[in-house]
Amino acid sequence: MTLKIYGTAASRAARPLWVAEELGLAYEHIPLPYLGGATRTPAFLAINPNGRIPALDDEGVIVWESMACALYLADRFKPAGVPSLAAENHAEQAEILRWSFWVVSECEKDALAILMHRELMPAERRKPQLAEEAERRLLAPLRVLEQHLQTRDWLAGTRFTVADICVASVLAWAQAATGLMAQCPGVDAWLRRCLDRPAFQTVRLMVKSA
Ligand SMILES: N[C@@H](CCC(=O)N[C@@H](CS)C(=O)NCC(=O)O)C(=O)O
Repeated sequence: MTLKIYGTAASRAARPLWVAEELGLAYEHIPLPYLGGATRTPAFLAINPNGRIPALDDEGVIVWESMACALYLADRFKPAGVPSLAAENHAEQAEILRWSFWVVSECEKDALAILMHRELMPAERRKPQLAEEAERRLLAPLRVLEQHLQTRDWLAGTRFTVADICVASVLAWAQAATGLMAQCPGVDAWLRRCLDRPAFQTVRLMVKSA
């Protein structure tokens, strides 16, 4: 198997794993944890000198940065009989790129704060105030997405693409902010459509067994 994806599913590696599962790719999963030093070994630093997961190795082509990994896989692999996740024209490409960069720069930090302080951290270490501040900030970009989804089911073109994976995999972190989601019902419904997909459910099972 020549495609290797590094990183536990319980991390940003879920993004390229989701793409690989949607496309039915044959790949080797190396589920490195992000704690405990596994990403700081000389062998892994030779793959990603940043010492972070995810990373992938496609026959010697190395990609790191989770969104780059997801976008790369979608563009690189278009198996026959499987709906493509990649752009079919330059207008779709513009939408895929803008939403993927948008979610990292406008949403990811606050979505992570919500995840940490509403769900992941032990209750005694959570700071609800940090989650509330993040929710207040996130409302503005989510309203932009809400507006976009008024007239369409998916982010780019008229079908599910890698843009939906990139954005949904970040906004899934904010699902626990039920008040925020209630203010953006179109985003909430779209996010559920994305996360209900069998490929994402497969990744979720990988997270549970991680
Ligand atoms: N911007 C990077 C962030 C990667 C990142 O922070 N990954 C975390 C796991 S989700 C990690 O490897 N943390 C270990 C560390 O920072 O030492 C990406 O999207 O790939």
